[in-house]
Amino acid sequence: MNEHGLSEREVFSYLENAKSEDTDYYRVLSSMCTHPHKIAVEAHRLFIEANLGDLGLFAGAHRLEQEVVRMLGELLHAPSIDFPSRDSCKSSVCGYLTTGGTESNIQAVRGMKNLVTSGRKGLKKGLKGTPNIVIPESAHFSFDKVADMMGIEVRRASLDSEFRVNLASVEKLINANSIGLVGIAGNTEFGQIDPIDKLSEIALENELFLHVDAAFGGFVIPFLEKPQPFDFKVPGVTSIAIDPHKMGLSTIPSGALLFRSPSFLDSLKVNTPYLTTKSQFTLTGTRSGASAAATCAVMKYLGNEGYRKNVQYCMQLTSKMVEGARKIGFEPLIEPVMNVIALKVPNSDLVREQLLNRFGWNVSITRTPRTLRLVLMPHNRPEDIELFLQDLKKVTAE
Ligand code: 0PR
Repeated sequence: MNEHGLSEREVFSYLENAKSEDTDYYRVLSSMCTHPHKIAVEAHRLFIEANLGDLGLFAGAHRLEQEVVRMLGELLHAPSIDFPSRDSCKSSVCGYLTTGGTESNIQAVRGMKNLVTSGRKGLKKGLKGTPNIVIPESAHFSFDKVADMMGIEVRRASLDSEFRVNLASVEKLINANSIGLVGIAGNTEFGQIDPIDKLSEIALENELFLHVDAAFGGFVIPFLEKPQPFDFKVPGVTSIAIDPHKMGLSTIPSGALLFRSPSFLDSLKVNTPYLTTKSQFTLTGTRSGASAAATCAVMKYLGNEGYRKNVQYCMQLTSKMVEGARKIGFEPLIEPVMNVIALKVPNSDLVREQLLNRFGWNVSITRTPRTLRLVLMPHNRPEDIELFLQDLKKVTAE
């Protein structure tokens, strides 16, 4: 840091210079985030100083957080529970706003572990060894962080030919030390949805928790023409991660973690003796009230109708991309379930590099098998798809 500060003009010229190195979303087909809605940006600014780490000081921002949790509970068919005495559970569902899918997944598993080891839930008392969770091979890498941080063994079930979790493989991996299962509703690489209803049956039979990672799919699946069961309507689902900062069009960082029962939140509590509230169940301490306001604002502004239009738009782009790709000889690995396409293109790594270096297209690659991964987001336009396909044709023809 300099001894003397710079002028405002100097600072902003420095920042603008840095900003010019960022990729704007034009020609980005690899991201699950997008431009936040302008309503979200305005709301974010209005609550820029609000700290949800100290709820007593920021009662208004806290009310907005609870309203988001209530609206998300409604969206995800949370059962109605009435706990008037509980701060965190005033409405029909329990939960809080996280920084995103990673934090939600970590906290969901921490809740499982705490409930099991304290024996409070009456489930799986007396584990003999390291607790484990069974997750699909397609699960996001945030679960590797879970394993690392909490000393939990993560067991990976194989996928079926449609890239959904293989149920026989899940059943085989469950043992006496298993505490929970994870299903993905919109996996990162293929956009595929695991059979959550079947996982629920396995979870209930084996007295296991079931966390659904709908970080991406949570704001997509409810608005599809034929939504698949993935939320609290499925009886064994105990928690859900859903990210407003992905298809929810809110600002970063906006994630959410919802629980079917308040015992989960209780299990995450630590005492906060000198704050305005006596305990905290969140992972982070200081946390943004601005993103709670942003999420609340955009959800109220768009309503179900606005999100349905958003998903319809992205699905139209997806169909257009698949149709165009087929015309130039490339098939998708699976028929897209949501706005993610895994396209079978020979030498995909090289193609990806060429698309970026020659034409400025950002795409990504799935791990196994290696395919070109395209995420069609609200920032993409129909005319970009045509341009992309022309460039893909050029790159693959050589
Ligand atoms: N669960 C699922 C199913 C996800 O797809 C992701 C992130 C997470 C959890 C973790 O969410 P946070 O990153 O919010 O903690 N999926 C994207 C991915 O890893 C995140 C992303 C978004 C990456 C935009 C790049 C990007 O430009 O691909």
